[in-house]
Amino acid sequence: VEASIPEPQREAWKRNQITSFTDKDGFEKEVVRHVETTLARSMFNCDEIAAYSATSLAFRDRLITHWNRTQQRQTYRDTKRVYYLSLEFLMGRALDNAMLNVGLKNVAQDGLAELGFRIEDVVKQEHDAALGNGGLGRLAACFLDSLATLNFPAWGYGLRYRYGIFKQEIIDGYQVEVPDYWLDFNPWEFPRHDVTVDIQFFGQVNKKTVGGKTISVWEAGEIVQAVAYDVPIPGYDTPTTNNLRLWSSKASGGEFDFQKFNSGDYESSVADQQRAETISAVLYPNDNLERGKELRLKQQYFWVAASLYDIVRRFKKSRRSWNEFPDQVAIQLNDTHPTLAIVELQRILVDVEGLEWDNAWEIVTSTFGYTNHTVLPEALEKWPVGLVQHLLPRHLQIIYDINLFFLQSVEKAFPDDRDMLRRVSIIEESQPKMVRMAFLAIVGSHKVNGVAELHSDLIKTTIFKDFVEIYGPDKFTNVTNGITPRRWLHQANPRLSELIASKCGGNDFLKDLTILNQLEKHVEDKQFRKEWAEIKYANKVRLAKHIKDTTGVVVNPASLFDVQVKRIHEYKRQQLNIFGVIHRYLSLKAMTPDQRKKQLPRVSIFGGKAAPGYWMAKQIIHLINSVGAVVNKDEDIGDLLKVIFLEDYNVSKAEMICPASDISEHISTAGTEASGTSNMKFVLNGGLIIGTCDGANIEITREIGESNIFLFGNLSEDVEDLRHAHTYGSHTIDSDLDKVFNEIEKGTFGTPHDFSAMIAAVRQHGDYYLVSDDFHSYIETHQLVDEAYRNQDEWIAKCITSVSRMGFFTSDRCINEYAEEIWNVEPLVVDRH
Ligand code: Z2T
Repeated sequence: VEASIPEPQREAWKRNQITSFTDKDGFEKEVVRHVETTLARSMFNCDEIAAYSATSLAFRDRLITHWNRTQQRQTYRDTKRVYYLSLEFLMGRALDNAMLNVGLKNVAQDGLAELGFRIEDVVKQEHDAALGNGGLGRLAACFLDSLATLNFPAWGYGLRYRYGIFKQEIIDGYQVEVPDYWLDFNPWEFPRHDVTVDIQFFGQVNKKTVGGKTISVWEAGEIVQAVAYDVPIPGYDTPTTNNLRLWSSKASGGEFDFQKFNSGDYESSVADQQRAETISAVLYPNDNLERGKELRLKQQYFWVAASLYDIVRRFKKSRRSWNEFPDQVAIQLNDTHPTLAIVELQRILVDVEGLEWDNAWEIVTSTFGYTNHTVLPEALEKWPVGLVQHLLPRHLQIIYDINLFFLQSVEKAFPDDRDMLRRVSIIEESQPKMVRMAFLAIVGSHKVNGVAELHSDLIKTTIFKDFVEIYGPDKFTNVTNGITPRRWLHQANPRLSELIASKCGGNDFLKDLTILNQLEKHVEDKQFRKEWAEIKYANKVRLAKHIKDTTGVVVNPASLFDVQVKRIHEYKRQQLNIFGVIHRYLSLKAMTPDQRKKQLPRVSIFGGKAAPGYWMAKQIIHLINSVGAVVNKDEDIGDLLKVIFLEDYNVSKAEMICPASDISEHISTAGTEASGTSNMKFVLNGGLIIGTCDGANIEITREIGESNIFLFGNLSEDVEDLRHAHTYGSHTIDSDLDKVFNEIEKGTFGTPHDFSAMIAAVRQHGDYYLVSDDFHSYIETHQLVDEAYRNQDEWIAKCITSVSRMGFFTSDRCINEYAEEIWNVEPLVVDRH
């Protein structure tokens, strides 16, 4: 049915065009209107939550106008679009970001003040949209911000989880998980009950002959409906407002299965509905780990099939030939989670649209790009063949065919290398047989990228080595990660952003981060350094208040704030950090009061969630809290050392923590952290970092200079030999670390047995993460940090210099690289009015 208004009646629509507010009075009018109509409240019962809701609705209305215009423009011009498929989007809060991106935060601040509210308190009412675990999900969110800011026609596709990443509570020093039910009131999403896709699972494949041609028909066992929910993504200082489409699952055929309902089988009809809704119920809370659960595979196919149906439907509207598909559509796979999209597109083209296999495959491989985010073997996705066969029988056939043709081509190119065929096969001939998703993603894409230089080199020489031989090196590339300076500087650190703007000729640096280099000529400016230091101090005071409010511990903001916030993982080595803290504590205890007076006060701040099933990570959290409980009340120590574990680290907390750090820790075992992105956030906010030669730390060092970073530890090329020596040679533990272990075993930090597995991992089980190998270097480097911090003037100069050289690490640069090298898309500017 044509829903478009006929020409003669359009005049009436144009006459009634919506005009959005541009000033304080207009904003206030909208807030009052929303309080009194949309929310059905009044000034007599308007609390901060209502003020948040009404402010959001006012800004939402503004976004919608731009959003509609952006979508109309993109449809009309019909240029190539980018589709970013990610199972995670770690968005955080939307209101502050929307106000800043449309440039009306000041207006809202003044308006809210007149109406009786402080904007900081209003903004804080919003619940984080936490549909992600960590770096991978936050990267997707930064990319959406950059795509919109740079005016690229782009959509994100994801899942609308009813429960995002769990909320972390610390009870008696242990992590406790609480469900994150976040959809109570969410003004930022628009249900599209008219945009639905039926997704099928299970069933069987039958051959049919149609017009002399044999085709495969997948007859369904079960159908679940996907419903679209759209979230507007505003660019900064541009009307471009892109779309993030999240799919929610629902039983197909309305509220109930009426057959069952009427026949009195009420319970099973409700059970069917619940089973369908389970698909989008919960985000899997693992970072860098795949556990091979059937429901996870169902989530992946559900989301991928709905998204592809949507993309294909949009493409078909322009009635182009299928060969033009890759000229109109670029699909980026955020890790292997959406790899089934490759198989699904091949299925649509061959089974549904009737294209020849080779023709279809050419289209498919020209369309997809694949980003790898890890080399950790436990995180590489593999699915049992039997499970895929059961859930997606036709897809398994197609995977086998893709593999067959691929292996035939490999055999041709490497005729005498049987072992090569075994190594690169998409099907691992194990017991049970497994589908190797990364290999499928490589074979089905035209480009594969890693996320930092070292990481991109590592994948080429280790896990994907054979594929470089097969396809040549050009298929593999690097796009070093970046972050959006809008959220991570302008929003998180408004005072620093303003100070920078005053030295860089206004806010243009937020759109071209290389302009930060103009700061460097002011490094010697005493007044500038003073203001810089004052802002850092104020940010530390704010964090100190949060620490007091949430933990009861009083910390001195004049201390050196040493921060490690990220998911808890053995490879990220929070255990190295806490062992280092214990070493510092023991050193302080051994000093005379006079010696102690000369020491630099420190606060060691930790934060991060452990995957609920990751026992060792939970032990690490417990040790940190146990050390804090002893150290923080030790009167010999006082302000010289405090140990804090911040509960429930998330995006909005990161926005408060990053600006308050003096030194942050990025200390993964060399070669294990693909990139890291919080390293960039901390440096951009005027903090220095201590880190290993890993991930993006290496490029940060190259940009800001070796004298502005504290590097330590073994290099990635030495890791293999060290591990081998631990297992097959004699393994001696660093003597200082040994003293730390002995102290833990004496019971100084509570029942020693609680921590015996952490110690055994180093002493007895081969110290896979090289904690002992790097311990001495780590401790020494922290000494250098102390010495450097004593010279505040020099320290501030290092911070300013570092910030001035951080231009490279904007996600805008990443998006431009992807656009140029992988997607072949161009921006499309939307008129302002
Ligand atoms: C994740 O956050 C990352 C990699 C993953 O590999 C999975 C998850 Cl959930 C499957 C992280 C990397 O650990 C980090 O180094 C990187 O900066 C980030 O992705 C974005 O690329």
